[in-house]
Amino acid sequence: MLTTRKPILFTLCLLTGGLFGACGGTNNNSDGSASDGSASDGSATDGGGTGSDGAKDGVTRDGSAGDAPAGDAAKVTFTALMIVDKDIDMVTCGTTNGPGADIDAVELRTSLNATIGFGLKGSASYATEPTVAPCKDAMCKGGVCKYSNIAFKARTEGPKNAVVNPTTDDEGYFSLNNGRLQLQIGDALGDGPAKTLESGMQIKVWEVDQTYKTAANGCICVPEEYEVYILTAPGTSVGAVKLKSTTLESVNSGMCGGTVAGGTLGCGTTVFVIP
Ligand SMILES: [Ca+2]
Ligand SMILES: [Ca+2]
Ligand SMILES: [Ca+2]
Repeated sequence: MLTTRKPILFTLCLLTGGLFGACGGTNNNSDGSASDGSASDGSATDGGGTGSDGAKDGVTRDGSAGDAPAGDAAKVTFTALMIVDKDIDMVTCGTTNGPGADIDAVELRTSLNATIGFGLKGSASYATEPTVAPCKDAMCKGGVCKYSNIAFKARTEGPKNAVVNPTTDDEGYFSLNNGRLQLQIGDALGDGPAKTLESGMQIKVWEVDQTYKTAANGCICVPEEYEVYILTAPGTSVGAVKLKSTTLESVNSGMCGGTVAGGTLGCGTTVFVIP
């Protein structure tokens, strides 16, 4: 989907890419490390959630007795989530080495904004988008899409920690490159056991955006778009529910076009609510 921000972003990228070498929160020269960003570790679903715009049926029985009458309410629990990259504008491949949404961390909050968890360590899995090709290394700036190296998927686990450096490699985030990331949520340090995602809780996705920009790091730090689904279990898309946003960072507003709170797209660091 094209948005009104694309021409603005593209122009911005053209204007600034030569100076800072990035249009997705990165700013470094290639270190030559191999990464084509297209590999799947095979542990993630690639069929989840697309096309859904709200709660699906997906109701599962609690298994008791097996004689519940038809239509009886059943408890559905959600224990995982999925972030689907929606920044699928291939024209930007050559302006960045971190194509797509750059995920730093995923925070679970109470309805009163208290932090109760972050991405569970060891739970991250990644798969490429089934219908849209990712940027290939040769297409990325410097010949390598270095921040979408699948080896970096675990950077999305645990507390927020990404840093954009002025001359050395950036730290602490993983660029989705048109793919989809699954996570469970642990405690405030990202340790287990996995938490259940309850109605009313909030999910805050930390994406490398204008809030990561400093006077010293020379970061372009473009906020990028994505969707968030909650899943009944890791690796399954049955019963997946697409979340709606509640809060976008105001500092990103000039770069997010028509993406606003209340819709299903995140743009940069965004808070979503579990219905
Ligand atoms: Ca990016
Ligand atoms: Ca991180
Ligand atoms: Ca970004």
